[in-house]
Amino acid sequence: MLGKREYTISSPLQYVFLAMLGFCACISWSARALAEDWTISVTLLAATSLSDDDASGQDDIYLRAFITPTLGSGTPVECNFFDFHVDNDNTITPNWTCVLPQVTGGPDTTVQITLRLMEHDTTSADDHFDINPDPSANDVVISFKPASLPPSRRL
Ligand SMILES: [Ca+2]
Ligand SMILES: [Ca+2]
Ligand SMILES: [Ca+2]
Repeated sequence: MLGKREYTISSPLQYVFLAMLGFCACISWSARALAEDWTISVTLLAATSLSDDDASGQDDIYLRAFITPTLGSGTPVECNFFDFHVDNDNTITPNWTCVLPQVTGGPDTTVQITLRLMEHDTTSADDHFDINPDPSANDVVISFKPASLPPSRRL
């Protein structure tokens, strides 16, 4: 069974951003006492540009996502969905999913999930959208403990 949490992140600056985070805990146990293996996934369901600041048509949106174990062992992943982006569309519903196949640790196992929306340009560097209401940050950064999901929402 897949445990899910949904987040709606509204920014008055440039984007309304909707993401669904799906988490599941694997049933396998490592050799270490009380250590558990987790699979972490994050899916972008939809994003809408409110700024439409592309000089040529509508925006060309894509996601970069990073999932990094900050407590527990596992190899960080970076997912770049540039190759799948659609040009000239201010509203996308891509269902892009980034997966960290395994993080292993105890009940305090923690991962940092970073969501970054980009806008592709052909004559200059890609733009980095601001989807965080904090003036000092552009990306959405979530610290998540998979063990915080109630047992009924895990495998
Ligand atoms: Ca465009
Ligand atoms: Ca563009
Ligand atoms: Ca900001």
